[in-house]
Amino acid sequence: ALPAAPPTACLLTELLQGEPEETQLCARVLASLQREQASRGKHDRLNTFSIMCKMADQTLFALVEWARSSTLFKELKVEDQMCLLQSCWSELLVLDHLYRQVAYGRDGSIYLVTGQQIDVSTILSQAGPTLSSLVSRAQDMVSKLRTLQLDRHEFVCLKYLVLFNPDVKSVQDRGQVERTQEQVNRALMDHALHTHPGHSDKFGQLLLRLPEVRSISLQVEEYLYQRHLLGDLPCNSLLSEMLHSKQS
Ligand code: DR9
Repeated sequence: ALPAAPPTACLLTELLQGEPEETQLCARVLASLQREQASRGKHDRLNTFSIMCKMADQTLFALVEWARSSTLFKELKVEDQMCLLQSCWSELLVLDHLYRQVAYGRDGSIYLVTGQQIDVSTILSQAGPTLSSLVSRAQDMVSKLRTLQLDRHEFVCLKYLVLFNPDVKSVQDRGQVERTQEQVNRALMDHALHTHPGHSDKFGQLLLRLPEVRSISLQVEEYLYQRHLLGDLPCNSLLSEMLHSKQS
């Protein structure tokens, strides 16, 4: 039997309640893609890249909504909320993608938010070097997270740790961001120790993945920026707005 739940279990339950339901997100993204396609003529169909961008855009909307409806996040000034989101949006997208693979994906394929699956080999044969490298790095990370048996609680904590980053420049209330970071960090540690008493370093192993998430997210931004310079990025999107707002 597991030992009694740690005191931070309550915080964790609260954080988990704010998680959007995957089926609802999927339905929402599909509906928005269908509206978009319906508004276009036969000869004006979106290409793969644009569809993927719309998908990422809708996912980003959901992530921003998630953050803004969180009690802990709402305690911050709106200016600080903006700084944090502008700094971590691509990391949130990457984490979201990674967890989707761990939870629903199969080895050797990529599971999209729409429920579609694409073989990694297909992507690698069609993609250029930047995207290929991105997909490979992401898949390596998915393998590691599967081995670690990343669960939903831990995924939510990682999202909070990425969001509440006290090192972001121009954050005014650094103390508040730090306190939340510490609280969530504690909850993640307790959860990992509690559910994996025999795996004493699961907590450390999870934290050690965050620099790689950061690095992949910077490569995602570079990739999108390259496509923006080629004129490929849909311009009236949250994705492009975030890409340009970034105060690095
Ligand atoms: C879940 C979050 C929503 C994000 C949706 C997108 C998730 C993207 C994750 C992985 C990429 C899936 C790619 C599907 C590709 C379908 C077939 C394919 O390979 O198309 C090639 C096409 C163009 O490739 P290229 O840009 O390299 O140009 C090649 C050149 O023309 C010839 O040399 O690729 C695409 O269309 C991919 C579009 C990707 C949009 C990415 C938005 C990124 C946002 C978040 C990503 C999250 C993490 C990704 C980690 C892999």
